[in-house]
Amino acid sequence: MRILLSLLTVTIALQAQTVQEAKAFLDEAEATLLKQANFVSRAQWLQSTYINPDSEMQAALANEQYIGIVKDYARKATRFDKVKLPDDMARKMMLLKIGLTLVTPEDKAQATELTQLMAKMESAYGSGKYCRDAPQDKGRCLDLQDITLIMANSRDPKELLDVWQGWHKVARPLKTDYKRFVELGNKGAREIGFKDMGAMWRSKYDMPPDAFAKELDRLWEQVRPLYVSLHAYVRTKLREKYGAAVVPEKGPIPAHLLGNMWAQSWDNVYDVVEPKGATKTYDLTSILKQKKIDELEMVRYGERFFQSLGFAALPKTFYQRSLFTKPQDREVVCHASAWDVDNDEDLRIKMCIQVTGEEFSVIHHELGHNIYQRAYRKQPFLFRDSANDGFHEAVGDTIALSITPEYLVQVGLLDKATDPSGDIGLLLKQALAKVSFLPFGLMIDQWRWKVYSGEITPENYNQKWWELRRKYQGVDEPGRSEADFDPAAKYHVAANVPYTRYFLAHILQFQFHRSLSQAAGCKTPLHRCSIYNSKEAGAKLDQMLSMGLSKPWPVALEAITGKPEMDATAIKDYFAPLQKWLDQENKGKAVGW
Ligand code: X8Z
Ligand code: ZN
Repeated sequence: MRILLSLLTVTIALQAQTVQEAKAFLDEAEATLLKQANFVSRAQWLQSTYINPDSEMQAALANEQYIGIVKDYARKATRFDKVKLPDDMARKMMLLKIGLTLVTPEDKAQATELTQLMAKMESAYGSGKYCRDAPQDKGRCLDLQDITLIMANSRDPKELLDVWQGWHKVARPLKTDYKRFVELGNKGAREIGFKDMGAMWRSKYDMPPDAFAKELDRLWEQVRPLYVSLHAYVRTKLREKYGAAVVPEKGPIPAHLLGNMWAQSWDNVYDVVEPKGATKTYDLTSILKQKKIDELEMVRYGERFFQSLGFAALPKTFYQRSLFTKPQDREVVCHASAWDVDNDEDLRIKMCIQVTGEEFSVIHHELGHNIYQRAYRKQPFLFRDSANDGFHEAVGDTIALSITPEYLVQVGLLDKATDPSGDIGLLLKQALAKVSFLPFGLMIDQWRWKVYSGEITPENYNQKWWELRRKYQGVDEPGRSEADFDPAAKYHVAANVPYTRYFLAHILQFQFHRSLSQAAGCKTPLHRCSIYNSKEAGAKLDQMLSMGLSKPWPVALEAITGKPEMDATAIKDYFAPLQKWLDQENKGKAVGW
């Protein structure tokens, strides 16, 4: 008995010492990583806002060093695998091991090659242009901003096809780089124990990777009927507009006709699909132009919304250091992003804002990131992130769902709220922005996961891309071949940003909106409810945001919605009146593809 007791004492003593060691290890890791992460952020900010070979090289190098340090800590963390640690410490150890989206191989030359490839692909995308060959166009090149406006506003199928194909040429030369990037990225992921890079990405969701993939399928099945109904209705309207020779009756919709380069949101073609005899909805783009609201003022509207919920004003440096408009004198990565450069107060957005209703929403999206970042800045470094990446993407969008006619009246952008008899129009427009996105949000990583696992090989990169686009989105390729590399014509593929987060965000934001609307005491239908000015909703949101990544995401979800599950009934409820209306409209018409 005595021997046993003293053995126990020794074990406990050993354990206690080890827990202490673990704490010292984590403290040191967090301090070092914070410093290094801030260094990488600064290098990456420079790379994104001054694209040139020097900034590219610096960013690549900083990134390489950072990844090396994380890997080193992740390896050392395995020393504590057998120690029974308090929950928060165990969670930090786990996060150290799964935190990276890109892991470099041990081979130093390959590590450098990989991070340089990454920087190069992002820069190539950022400075990409389409220069028309025709003599009258000589010297005039279109950047993605120009092309985005043409995609949104042109109703000439020839012109749409031309700029669509023109932009996709930017991606062609990236195929070789991408292939090499996959080889090296997979090598790095395997060296730290993952099957491949895709398995590593799927391991970040507080559940087994396969269960997460199943969860996505479950959510998609919940919303697919709504998407298919919307697709059928839009196809009919596009066919009426462009004719039977351009739009098929039953097949997928040609991808260049939906008002967006990637057919990922269709709200720009609202005028084409507007219900006959519908009460007019407002057009935010015209309002902003008419009221001469500029880029900076658009940002101020976003900031004021968050302030109305009880969040503090953005720091002065936000306005001094952000990039709001496209500079004329240099290349920048225009794809919108939000930054917390010092993991503390140095919040910024980088965006080439265009004065449109669509960009008004994107501003809210970006500010949502910043507000989240500031809310969790008091957490230990390893918890300074969202509950899962879908949460980060959902916050600003949730706020943007509160841009209702009543809200616009309140802030003086609209004279009179539109009549509820026109709500089908309102809902349709919202569905064109949100429901249309769902399959796109899903398919990008379905493609990448298969690429990373080797199921899709470089010989059929493009063919498989389009098979998935047809399968999920029901959109078709406008004349492609394996010489093309269309995936990299999308920012997140060229820049290696995981994309499933946006699918999750499109489910989550409706759950958040439903709960926050309740907290705000809203009595109207969800699409008419704005949480503007509701301190109750703000407090509820902040409660979740300030948890950061400190708890598994179901806990954070429960804090805001009362339930720990992701649930597509919120988006379905929101659009229920539209679903009914679409069913009527689609009667006797082909549905599906
Ligand atoms: O990339 C973004 C944000 C930056 S995190 C502007 N989004 C996705 C995209 O543009 O493809 C927002 C919605 C989807
Ligand atoms: Zn985002």
